[in-house]
Amino acid sequence: MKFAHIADAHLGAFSKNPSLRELNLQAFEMAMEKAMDEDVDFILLAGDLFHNPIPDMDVVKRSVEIMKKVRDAGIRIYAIYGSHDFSAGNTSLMDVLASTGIFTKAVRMDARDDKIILREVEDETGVSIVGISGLSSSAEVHYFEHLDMDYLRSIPSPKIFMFHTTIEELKPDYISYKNAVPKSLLPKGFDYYAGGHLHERIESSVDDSPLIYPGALFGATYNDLDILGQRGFYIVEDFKPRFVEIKVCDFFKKIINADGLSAKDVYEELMELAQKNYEGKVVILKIRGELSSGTPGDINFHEIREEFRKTAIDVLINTYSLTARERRISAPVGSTKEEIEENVFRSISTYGLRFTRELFNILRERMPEDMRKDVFEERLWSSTYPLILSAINGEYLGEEESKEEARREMEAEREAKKEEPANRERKKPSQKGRMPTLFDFGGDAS
Ligand SMILES: [Mn+2]
Repeated sequence: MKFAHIADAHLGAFSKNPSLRELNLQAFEMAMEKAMDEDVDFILLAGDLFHNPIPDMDVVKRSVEIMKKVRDAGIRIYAIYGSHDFSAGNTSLMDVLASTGIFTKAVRMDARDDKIILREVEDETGVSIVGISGLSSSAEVHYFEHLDMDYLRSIPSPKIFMFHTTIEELKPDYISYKNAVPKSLLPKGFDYYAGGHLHERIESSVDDSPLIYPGALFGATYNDLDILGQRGFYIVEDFKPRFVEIKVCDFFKKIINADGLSAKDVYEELMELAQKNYEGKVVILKIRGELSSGTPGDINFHEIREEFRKTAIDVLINTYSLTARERRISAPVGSTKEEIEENVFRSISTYGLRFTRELFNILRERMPEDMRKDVFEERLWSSTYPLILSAINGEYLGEEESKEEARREMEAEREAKKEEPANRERKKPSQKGRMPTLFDFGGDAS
């Protein structure tokens, strides 16, 4: 009996970087191919197969094609949901795929009295698979406290326990997962514990049985790409796990200390660094320190990225720890509300004007009266988080062209407004599409 254990493929991640998104898909493709070469009986997907509950259609197409090939080779696939591809209340793509039979959902949950019964799915090899999905915000942690252990004990061996949850004792130091389950809450007596959720590879055990987190196949965030080492999955033969590396590219990582350098110095150093050959590599730069003159906004990262991309697959520039000695705060000037706002934005936009404006647009939204606070917070968080991630990776910096464009757009809008009263006679201008202003926050205008 032989199976593959894959977790956290996060297909569809890096939607803003097509090349990284493609590498991630390739990693999954490669892992599934290797599993087929190894002639496994079945494959376990321990959650977060997709980065979103409803991924883009091209991602769906690619992943279905890969899984179809595996199924056609007679290899069964068993999956649980992860925190990313699960959707409370809504149907996720995972449900759709399970209903087509392309994989089998290995979660059969039942409630009896105050206990949760996890029923097994039996594979043709005679191995029983018991799964518990990861839920958003790790809500499944509470389920572990109520598992019917008698039932789990009664399932005959051989048996596998598949989960998508952090185990308290195994979490890396630098990660502060609030919701973790102590090892003691895992059911005893299983022959293999197939984990998902932690993106680092971890080998541990429960009594004498292996407990494995294969880690992410590629990575789902910029931070993953920065910190993860060897990536891959496990081939498990007669419950003996063996790591199989999946490598779709090389990485070039460098930390640049900007202490005492001017914005111009940093720009020049980066442009020089960009002249090397980075073929087949993803470049990850971290720029930290305090600029002696100029601000991060003065460094044309757009141009720098373009220069690196002449040879590199892609480049990620993290300027999160880059500060400036200089503080350019000038009294906001302007003759209209919009003009003053524009000037204030320019003076505070360390991470790019467009970022400040987009963030502001999200944060000005008030909570609808019929909405629950936690739902609203979740919505705010999920819309600001990707934006902030992109911003600290410098994606909005050096957008001189788009700054110019934005200015022209605003001017055009202002022109249009001037003409509006003439066209629409006495009708009040619509409040809907207007530019938000600082004063919408209840700021003192006068
Ligand atoms: Mn994950």
